Amino acid sequence: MDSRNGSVSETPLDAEIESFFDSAPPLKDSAGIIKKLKEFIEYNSTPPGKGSPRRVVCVTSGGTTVPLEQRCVRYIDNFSSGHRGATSTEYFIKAGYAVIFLYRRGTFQPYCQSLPEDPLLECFECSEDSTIQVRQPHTEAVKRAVSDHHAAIAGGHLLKLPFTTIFEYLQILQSIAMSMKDLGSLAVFYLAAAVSDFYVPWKSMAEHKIQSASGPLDMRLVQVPKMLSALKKEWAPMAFCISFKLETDSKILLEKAEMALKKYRMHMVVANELSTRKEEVTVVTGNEKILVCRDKTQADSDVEEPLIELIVGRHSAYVKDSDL
Ligand code: PAZ
Repeated sequence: MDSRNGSVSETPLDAEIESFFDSAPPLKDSAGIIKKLKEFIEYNSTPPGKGSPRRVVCVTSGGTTVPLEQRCVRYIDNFSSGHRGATSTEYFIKAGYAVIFLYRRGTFQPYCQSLPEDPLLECFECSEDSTIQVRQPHTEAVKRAVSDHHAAIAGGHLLKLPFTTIFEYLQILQSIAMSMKDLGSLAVFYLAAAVSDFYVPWKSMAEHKIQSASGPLDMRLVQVPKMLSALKKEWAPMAFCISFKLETDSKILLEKAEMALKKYRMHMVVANELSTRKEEVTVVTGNEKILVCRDKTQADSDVEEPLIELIVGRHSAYVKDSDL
């Protein structure tokens, strides 16, 4: 019995995964998160009017942290600005998907890409009669961000769930996956978040701030269990799954992506190199390696547009095949 989700797993999670969840600090407002997920999925499964069920994609975005102390002062971080996840979310919604956006607090948000770095202070000004106004160069960008974002939320197409630590990320991901299980092949996982490979188990973590007076720090990090296996095997076995592989050494990138595809039985692995990730990615499937590039003739084009187009096409074929 998985008490967090109130559901019974048919096959037990393997011991490592079970021990990760059992020893993780309890997720704040877990019941509230599960309620939001249930309502969002129900709404999109039976949209108002005569609409057919909407496909639902879980987009993960940003990097997870690994706390070094329970009352956390220091932590290890994983690089990801959240640009990939936020931009992809916009294209999925445009393509008619409902998106569960699982994002790292403080990273890029959908529809906010054209705003300056500090939107509140840079986009607004206080006039003499104390009313707040949008400053001229930003008017159009603010209008677009606010109206598109509100339309996505109000239309029930976007549910945003934040995380910071590896514990929160994996607990919420598990709840999302289990909530999406009944969607079968209409469910998609687009796992662009940069997830820590190592962590300090909660029970062996110092409670208070680690002191420097005792000399060099000796700390043992253990491997984060490979949750992709559980996602594919148990949490949402019919879902269409896309994971990402980031490397800085181009020589090993495709080989690592192929290994991940086979090991975790993903439908696609998107391989990208840190320095060129905004220009091109290679989509690795069982029998292809497809190079996807940004349209360089357009200054404001992005690689996510052709990438999501490719994924939507492949997912449609998968849904059709599953219906036969
Ligand atoms: O978030 P961002 O746009 O700065 O970068 C995206 C990315 C490189 C984190 C993503 O495309 C990715 O590869 N994520 C998986 C990273 C990993 O191998 O753990």
